[in-house]
Amino acid sequence: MKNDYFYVTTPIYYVNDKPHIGHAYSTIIADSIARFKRLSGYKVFFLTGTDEHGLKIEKEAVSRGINPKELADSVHIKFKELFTELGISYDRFIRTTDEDHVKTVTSAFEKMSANGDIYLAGYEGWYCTPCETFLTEKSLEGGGRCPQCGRPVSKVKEETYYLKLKKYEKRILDYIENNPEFIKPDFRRNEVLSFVKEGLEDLSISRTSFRWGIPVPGNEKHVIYVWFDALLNYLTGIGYEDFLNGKNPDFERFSKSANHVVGKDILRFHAVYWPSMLFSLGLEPPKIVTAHGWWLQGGRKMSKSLGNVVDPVSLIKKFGPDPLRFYLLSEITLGLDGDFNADNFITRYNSGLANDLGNLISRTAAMLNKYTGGNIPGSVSAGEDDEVLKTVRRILKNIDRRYDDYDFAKILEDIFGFINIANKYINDSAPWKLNMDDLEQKKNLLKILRTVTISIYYISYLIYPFMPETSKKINAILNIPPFDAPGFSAAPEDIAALCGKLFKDGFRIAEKIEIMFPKIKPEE
Ligand code: ME8
Repeated sequence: MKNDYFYVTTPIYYVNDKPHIGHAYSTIIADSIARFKRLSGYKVFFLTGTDEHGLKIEKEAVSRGINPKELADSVHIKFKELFTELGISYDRFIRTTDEDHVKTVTSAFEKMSANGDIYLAGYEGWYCTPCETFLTEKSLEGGGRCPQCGRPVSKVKEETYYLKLKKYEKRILDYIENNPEFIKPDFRRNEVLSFVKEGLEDLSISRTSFRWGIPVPGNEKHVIYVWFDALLNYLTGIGYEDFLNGKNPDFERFSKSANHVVGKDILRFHAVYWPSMLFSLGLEPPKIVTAHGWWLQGGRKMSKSLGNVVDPVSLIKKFGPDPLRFYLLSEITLGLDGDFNADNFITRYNSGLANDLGNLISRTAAMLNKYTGGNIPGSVSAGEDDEVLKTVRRILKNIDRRYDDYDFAKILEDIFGFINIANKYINDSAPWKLNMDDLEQKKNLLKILRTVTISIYYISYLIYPFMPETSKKINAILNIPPFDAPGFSAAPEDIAALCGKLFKDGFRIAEKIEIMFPKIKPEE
């Protein structure tokens, strides 16, 4: 068991509407890395949840004739249901209306105030409610629109509390410059660097013109700005209040290891404002912020207001969670945008999952049943084909680094490349032509069977973080516990030894074999 800590988070999602593919995407990214790290033996904490305060939620509730808490109560369930359907292995689903979170935000505000980092003054400027962002006059696009979402902005003139961001400008800059791994991908890091170099303005962190938020301690005319509230969820989630009371020895180890997965639209909040808040609280900035791209439909960002969203629930109901997880992670390189396209989804499913992976498993199980009555030949009697297995050993060797780079598309490309090698190996060696009564040919046949069986074991290990349900089915065929069985962990460097110990002479596969990934006909 590694003694390393790994903390991974998704953005917390606004509860103004039900989730779409974009929300599923961020959550699947975080889930895959959480599963990989857990499997490798890290102490993992995986946090997701919902962002429930602010003007945008209050307005949506008013338009539905309900109060904001009722809206949050009903919509947060939709996120939870989706995450259950997707097999998301979160450790906590946080809601910003949770009691411990309200306490965290209140004490953080008090602490920053006591440090002299918060002051009261007037604000006059612009506000984009859909993005919950303060904007300066000069940043507006033609016709007074938000530079981020293109929607009309509103004029705001009110008293507000400010957080002294300027004070932390130099520390933020140094942190970004000294930690090339902090912001991923690299081109986003450069964008953030130039933003900070232009000079930071102090950040407005309270509002007085509506009520749906956490009150400012000592001045209840103000509610705390929704982003100040939301970012602090990352501290609540790992027990900030207990930490303050000296009852949480793990807190700092988790907080230092934080990996925040976010969409590119909210990178600045996580890479600039959030570290400043942490500095003010006397804590360290997160380890990594990874900004992924957007899923588009017809070339435009998928979003409710444009009416171009794809519903993940209907896809999962039809095909199960894994094809969607596979498609979203393999289709685009992390950081870039991608168009969600149903034809493409079907093509990838039929070729990668039905033809390549599904077929490799069913033909291997069928051969084992036919030639050895379901026995997996042992390494001593059968031997193994190193020429085939060396590819997968290389993948295992590089996998830690690839995960550190969040290079999921490449990992999946490598795994599916290996699946093709295993299929080709069967085709080329044509075990069905070998004669079991001839000693040499029998030995060769057993070697082929063992090689493909343990190839499948490695494949199941490698795809587990991306397609946990499929991996579980493969392990059931191999007659072994799933990789998320309680207490089990195996780092990539240990898996070969484990495989050798597991599949000895006399080990049998399961009798019942389930067909995976029936082909989709295009008219479906
Ligand atoms: O911004 N493609 O919440 P939000 C890919 N509450 N990802 C998308 C997407 C798309 N078309 N649309 C949304 C908020 N996302 C704040 C966050 S965190 C302290 C507070 C994903 O409901 C993406 O990760 O608008 C984006 O950052 C997140 O959903 C925003 O969700």
